[in-house]
Amino acid sequence: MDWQKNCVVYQIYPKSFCDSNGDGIGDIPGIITKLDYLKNLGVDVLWISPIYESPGFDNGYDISDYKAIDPIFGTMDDFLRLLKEAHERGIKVLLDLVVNHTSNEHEWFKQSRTSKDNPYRDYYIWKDGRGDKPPNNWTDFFGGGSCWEYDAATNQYYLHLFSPWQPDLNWENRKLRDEIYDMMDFWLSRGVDGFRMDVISYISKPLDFPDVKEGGSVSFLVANGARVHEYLREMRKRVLDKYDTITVGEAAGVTIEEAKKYANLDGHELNMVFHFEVNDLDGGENYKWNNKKIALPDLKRVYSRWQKGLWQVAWNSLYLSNHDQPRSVSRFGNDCDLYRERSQKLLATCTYLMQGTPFIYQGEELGATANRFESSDQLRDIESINALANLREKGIPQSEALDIISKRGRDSARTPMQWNDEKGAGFTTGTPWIMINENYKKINAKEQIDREDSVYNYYKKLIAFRKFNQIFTQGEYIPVFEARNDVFAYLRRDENQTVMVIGNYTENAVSVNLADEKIKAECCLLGNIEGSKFLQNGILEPYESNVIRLG
Ligand code: ISL
Ligand code: CA
Repeated sequence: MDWQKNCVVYQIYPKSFCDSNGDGIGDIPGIITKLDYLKNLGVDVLWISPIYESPGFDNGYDISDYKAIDPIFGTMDDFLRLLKEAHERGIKVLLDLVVNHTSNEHEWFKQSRTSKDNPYRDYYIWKDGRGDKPPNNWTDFFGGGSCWEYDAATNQYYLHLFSPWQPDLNWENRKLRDEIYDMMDFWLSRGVDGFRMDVISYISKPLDFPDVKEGGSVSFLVANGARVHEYLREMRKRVLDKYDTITVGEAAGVTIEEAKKYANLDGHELNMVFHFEVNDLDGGENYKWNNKKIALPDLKRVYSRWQKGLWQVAWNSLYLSNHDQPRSVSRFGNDCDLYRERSQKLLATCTYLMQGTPFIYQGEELGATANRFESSDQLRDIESINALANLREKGIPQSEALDIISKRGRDSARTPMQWNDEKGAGFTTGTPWIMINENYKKINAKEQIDREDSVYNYYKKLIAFRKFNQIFTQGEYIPVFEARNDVFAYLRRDENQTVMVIGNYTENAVSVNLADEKIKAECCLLGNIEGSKFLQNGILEPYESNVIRLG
């Protein structure tokens, strides 16, 4: 079995993980001090969000030098030490590859904007306007207005799908592609084990740059462009195939049919992708800025479609959240005192025991919750700041707007790791770059590690359980109780055995008759409630989950 399929990945958002020098910003030496914590949890791979040199308009997703470490995070020596210390513990390290765009402070862009015949001009996407209007009607993904920024020096516009500080690269240019493969080689030859590829589904643009239709989305126009698979195959041949890597593509706008190409088991492109169909479930009229709750039947439908759709053709990734998405317990579970821990355990169980490679986002293993932002000066993320202005413009009162942003914005998942109950939460001795969730006295790693029935210790058990039961990597996925809107349940089956994973996603006790699905239970292998009576009385307590061996 390939290790890429059997491993568990842990995502570190470095700015918020651990600060070693008291400047309020998490850093690489800080990560090194936590490697034993991660080893103890049982994870095999770290994905570290960008640590390259960057002016930081989008927290490192705007890179000005791909081959340098940003001084806020440390030095190249610090990074090489992290790599060495991680490898010594049997932990692999994956970097974030952000190659849809660079920072506007990247040397290539500085050159590119100087003149139309500069050799770097064609590294980016420049167009004439339509009269005094931008080349088309696309608006950026951060709610900041047009995707085109006018540049007076050459009287043209450049494309930026994200902020104006993130000009899009032109992948049609072969020299640009060569530079990117060379840069990947730079990191892989230093021992990096692979990449998470930022918005990789967007790199091949439609060359006629058509207007987006009323009600349509730019995302679907730019996703899965004509040459994206050609580029990824080229990347695989030119660089990835020289190493034993793990690759995951962030793939907004990718359908199951497309995922079968990106993440095909034939290994010509990537190991897997992050699809967005779960994230889109609570989207709506106002994009994601609403109070919608995800309905369980919708969630089940998406999960089952992807499980069955990729079966024996391609490979799934399994994630609940990341640095762009709301905290999972607040979004899919119940973050009240009574059910927070139990529902986080349920979510991990039901998500990570499907087929695919599990990804844990920092803090999930503690049951970290959404943060409440009370004033605009507490916001840090460019998208949240734009959203506040846009919501206010629509007439939504400040406190309501802040409430929506707290629930759905990206800052909420970016508050610092809560390591202990001391001032600064063990994250920093200084002033943190973003506020610390005030619940750190109650929710923190120290308390979690010391208590046997904590979320952390459950995650640890679950990771080990998954790893030593190959059925979860290889077994078939068969949904059961499909019509129920309170329970998510499925079987995993291989030639030797069948197990059932079942979870009650509601705050009420529910009764489940296994005979309805002709299921004969043998014993409970793992549960989130000590002394569960489920196998005796058929009652699932609120947010209860169980893994059961069938006879
Ligand atoms: O979170 C989003 C905004 O609502 C998504 O649309 C997000 O922008 C999209 O998932 C792409 O995310 C990635 O690229 C962005 C960066 O800001 C995100 O942090 C990164 O994960 C641009 O590099
Ligand atoms: Ca620091």
